[in-house]
Amino acid sequence: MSLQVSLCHWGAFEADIRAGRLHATRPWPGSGADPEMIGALPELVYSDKRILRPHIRESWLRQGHSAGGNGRGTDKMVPVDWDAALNLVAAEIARVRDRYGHSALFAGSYGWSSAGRFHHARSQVRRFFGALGGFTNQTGNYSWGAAKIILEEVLGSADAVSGAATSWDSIAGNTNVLVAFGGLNPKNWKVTSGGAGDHHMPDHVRQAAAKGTHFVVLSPFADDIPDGLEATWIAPRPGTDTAIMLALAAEMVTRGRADRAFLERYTSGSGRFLAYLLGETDGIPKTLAWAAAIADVEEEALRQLADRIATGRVMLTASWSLQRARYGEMTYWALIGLAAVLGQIGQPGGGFTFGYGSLNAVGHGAIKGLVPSLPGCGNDAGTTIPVARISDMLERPGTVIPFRGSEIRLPHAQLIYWAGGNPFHHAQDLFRLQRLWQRPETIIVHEQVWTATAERADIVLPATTSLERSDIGGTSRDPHVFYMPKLIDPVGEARCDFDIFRALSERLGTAERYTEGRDEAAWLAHLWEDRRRAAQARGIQAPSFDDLKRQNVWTVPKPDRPEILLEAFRHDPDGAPLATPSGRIELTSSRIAGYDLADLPPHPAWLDPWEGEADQDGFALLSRQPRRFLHSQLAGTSLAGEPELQMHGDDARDRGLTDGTTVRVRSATGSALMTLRTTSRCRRGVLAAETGPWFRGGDGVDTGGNPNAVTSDIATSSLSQATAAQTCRVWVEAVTAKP
Ligand SMILES: Nc1nc2c(c(=O)[nH]1)N[C@H]1C(S)=C(S)[C@@H](COP(=O)(O)OP(=O)(O)OC[C@H]3O[C@@H](n4cnc5c(=O)[nH]c(N)nc54)[C@H](O)[C@@H]3O)O[C@H]1N2
Ligand SMILES: Nc1nc2c(c(=O)[nH]1)N[C@H]1C(S)=C(S)[C@@H](COP(=O)(O)OP(=O)(O)OC[C@H]3O[C@@H](n4cnc5c(=O)[nH]c(N)nc54)[C@H](O)[C@@H]3O)O[C@H]1N2
Ligand SMILES: [Mo]
Repeated sequence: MSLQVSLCHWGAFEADIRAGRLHATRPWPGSGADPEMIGALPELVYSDKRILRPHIRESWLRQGHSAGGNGRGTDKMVPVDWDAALNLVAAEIARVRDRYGHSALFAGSYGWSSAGRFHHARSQVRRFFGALGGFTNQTGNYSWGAAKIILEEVLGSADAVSGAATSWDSIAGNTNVLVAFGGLNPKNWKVTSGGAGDHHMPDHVRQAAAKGTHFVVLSPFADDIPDGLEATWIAPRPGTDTAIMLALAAEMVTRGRADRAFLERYTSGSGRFLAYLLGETDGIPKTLAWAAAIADVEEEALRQLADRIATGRVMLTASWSLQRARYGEMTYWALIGLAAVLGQIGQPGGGFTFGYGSLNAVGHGAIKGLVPSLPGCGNDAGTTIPVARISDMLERPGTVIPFRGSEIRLPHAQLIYWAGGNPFHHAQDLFRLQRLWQRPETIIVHEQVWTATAERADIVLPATTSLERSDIGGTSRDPHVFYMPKLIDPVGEARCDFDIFRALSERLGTAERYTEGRDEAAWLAHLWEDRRRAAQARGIQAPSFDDLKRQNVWTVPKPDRPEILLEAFRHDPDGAPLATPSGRIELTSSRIAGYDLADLPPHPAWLDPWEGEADQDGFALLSRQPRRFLHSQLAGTSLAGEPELQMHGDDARDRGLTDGTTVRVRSATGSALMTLRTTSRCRRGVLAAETGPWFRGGDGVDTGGNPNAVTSDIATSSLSQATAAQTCRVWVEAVTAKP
């Protein structure tokens, strides 16, 4: 028996290896990682869903790309040997490139892949196609796609959602009230992209509360309040937070509480924003009564919230979910607008930070930039689409769509290549994707397990898990870097993505560019040396690669002082201006005005995401991140119970539905079967389902219970073209016989 430490997206763990087999896994002592998710690793690794050999769809094996895509997902998959598979894949890539050009190779391959930064599958696949000369890439992400773009416009960088945060050290003892739009659901603190050594968010919250911070949670669901926290709960209608933010800002202005000096010195375009708040531009003063009617909450609750934020130090936060909705850009811009009116941006414990409730280690306060990442190889002859426009691309190649004030021509993808993502989990309107997925000539997937995407490929290559190869892992948000030793031999004939691409690049004549002459060990040493030098340049002594290997974990020293978002800008707006046209926080954006978008005005404003959707007795469905897995990873293990649908007990009673029965959730795009769970801890008219269950598809009814069977893939707006999964209207009915 040997005990070794390694890392996954859901935390650091100790692995108990017996006779070369992974026997058990438990959280790295003191890490606070979730024992249930960590403990499921052996089951994932040895799952009967593992792909053990390369497979080719029977008709594709017979006829090649001329087989057509109709049988994807239903044809038999035939096991073949590696050489045969690699020869076919290399020849097919060359054929599509030569016949249609580089943009016909769609390899954006969105997805979280595994922890471990060298073997990060999505980085590997894009590097491989970059080395080949180019491909169609995907830009942005599903997590904070709208935020990225609006923040780049109004703050000059997406830092405030991608990494920078006012740290909890700065909140505790300074912040009088923390207002959390979208709440602080502890389930989201179980994971960090890249994996973390510390999962201490509940402690941070408790410590802040103990030092006097009062929490106000705005969410339709009370489980977005951590257990034991005495928070004020306000339950708005989904998609209406923007109206509340604007009304609070307007209330501060009318009470004379707006920080005019801050607005003057640090923002641009506040005049037009304030005029809008007061109704001078559209005749509608954004009063508390106005917002209360839109959000369907008590005006008095909003008045009390206004009282609370009118004095003292106020931290505002919004979960990432809030911008994963129609006009999601506006929600984030409105929060910045409210914070600007309060004037505490850049001060200890004040201003705003995005995502305290969305991911582990946000505000944990670690030195950034010390975790390696695999560099790309450019994308010379390629092109890029916004990540969530994949179905549009497949349906309307050649069409021009607006994006960020300019235009993108959607390419004609003939070969889809995916490694490290599961689009039949993450994309919206999966029945639409399933129809359009038949169109490309060839689809190739590297996977560990038979996901819905792997099942719908022509060629499937089995990939190792991070326990079957060596790597270096970590995340900038957390103060640890891990050497991740190979713990067990590959299961079946699985190979790491790097070895697969190396073999393909040898066949395609691009090996030198792709590998740079390095194998796994040489890459790890090279990537680490690069970070060690970067650390040294900042006066931090990092271990040598050999020492890192020996010691397994390097604990990075803590920063000298708590991080405060936009502190340098606050201190000296002329010396450290923002990278916006004005150098200031843009409360009216001349650039966005110049884009002249029909669906997005140039200042934070209320736009109704539900407009045009008559209620017709339907529900708003929130598809939330799963409590017990990471996206669709672990969905093939025993952690996956029946997919559940949360509904208020009174709504269920009114419809004659009872707890525990199977229901059909139906929308304009499709339907899914789920088990009904009634609760009293949510507002009426709203439902929650978890993302992650493996989509089974079928005839318009997903028996797998994936909420993306019913979501719509409309965009947030023509500015970002991001996912708007949370704007989803559904109906629910009892199912008598389960198909
Ligand atoms: N309705 C709705 N939809 C959503 C969301 C929502 O809130 N609502 N959230 C969205 C968000 S924020 C996200 S980030 C996405 C997540 O979507 P994804 O990132 O696509 O989801 P994962 O299940 O993490 O998919 C990763 C896949 O990579 C595989 N994999 C892991 N390691 C390796 C490896 O080393 N090699 C290879 N070849 N494969 C590997 C895993 O088995 C898994 O199938 O979903 C989005 N979809
Ligand atoms: N356990 C676990 N944790 C995860 C993940 C996972 O798969 N599993 N995925 C990670 C990833 S990739 C991401 S991007 C983050 C996403 O982080 P988030 O986007 O923050 O996560 P969600 O669960 O979608 O939403 C958080 C809460 O927002 C509330 N909410 C939704 N819509 C509204 C609204 O309109 N108004 C208000 N006031 N509240 C609303 C919901 O009740 C929900 O519980 O989570 C990360 N954390
Ligand atoms: Mo995400």
